[in-house]
Amino acid sequence: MADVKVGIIMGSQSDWPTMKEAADILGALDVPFETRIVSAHRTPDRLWDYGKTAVERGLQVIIAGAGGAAHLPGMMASKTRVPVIGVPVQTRALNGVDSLYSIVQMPKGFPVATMAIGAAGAANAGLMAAQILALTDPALAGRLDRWRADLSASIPEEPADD
Ligand code: RP5
Repeated sequence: MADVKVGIIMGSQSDWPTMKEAADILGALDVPFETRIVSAHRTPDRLWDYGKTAVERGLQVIIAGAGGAAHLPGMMASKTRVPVIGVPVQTRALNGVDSLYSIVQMPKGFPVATMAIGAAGAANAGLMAAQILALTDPALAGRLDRWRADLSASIPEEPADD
């Protein structure tokens, strides 16, 4: 089995329908990844261990999704220099604006690359991770170029009635 390059972590099982978008993209591009539930609040020791071992385990990108008081991406960024891409999960109470604000406003020195709220953000996180890895992986770069060309080709030039 290929070495895992991307860690997809999320604060709760309830984040999985959103974070699966990132997993689906990485799967389509044949990028080895793992998925874990790692909560900043409910399992802080798990968060710490994951961040502490990320470099030695060979992770090259971490995609971290959380909702509400979404501290997971920022705390992970504080624990490892592996780049963290943050996904604000859409919440019921505040529609994900709470998640976005919790993730995006990092203090100088510990960045999180923050995506859009919800499913589109998770899919883009998968693509961003693949693009980072493609800088040093020509085969993946080729697969990404084809993926992007296929998407462009699927967009009609004119709108149609339903
Ligand atoms: C956050 O709280 C999780 O990332 C999730 O988005 C949110 C709600 O979690 P559950 O109560 O559904 O487990 O930590």
